Amino acid sequence: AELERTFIAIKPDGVQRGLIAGIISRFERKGYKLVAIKLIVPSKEFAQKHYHDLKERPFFNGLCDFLSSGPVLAMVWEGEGVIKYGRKLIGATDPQKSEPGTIRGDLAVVVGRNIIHGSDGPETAKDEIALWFQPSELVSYTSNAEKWIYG
Ligand code: YYY
Ligand code: MG
Repeated sequence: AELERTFIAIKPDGVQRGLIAGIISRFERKGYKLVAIKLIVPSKEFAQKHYHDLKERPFFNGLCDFLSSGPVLAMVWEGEGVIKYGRKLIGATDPQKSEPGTIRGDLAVVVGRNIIHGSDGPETAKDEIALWFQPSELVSYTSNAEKWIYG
């Protein structure tokens, strides 16, 4: 399988609501491989770095306060098409518009508390993985299931 990786984070609302296992399960059951995971409380400065593309938006300050308000579960998932398909699993940014069956569609109600983040393309995936993880925290390994997932 090709080595595509994406950054996925369960935001403080998802952690506090007890949704960690259910969310991880969706990526795991799909056939993607977990290569890094840690629980951290990001500082506001760190949140501002993570969301730097949105710094001109009116919700930027509140968004960064929120992301830094409690534990965040930071992860890297690997697999074919995982960046784009991970976004499909997550659903539209506004949970009012996310399809049922998606993570946000099933588990969230408003855009300011949409429980999960996923990289939106190859460049942001690379940047976000580098921001949140040291290279040594990324675990490369062969999963026994790979031959059954990829043929
Ligand atoms: O990538 P994604 O999380 O789906 O949306 P972005 O447009 O990158 O915005 C990041 C984050 O900002 C979003 O998950 C919630 C918040 N947000 C908001 O509070 N209000 C908006 N109108 C748009 C986004
Ligand atoms: Mg985004």
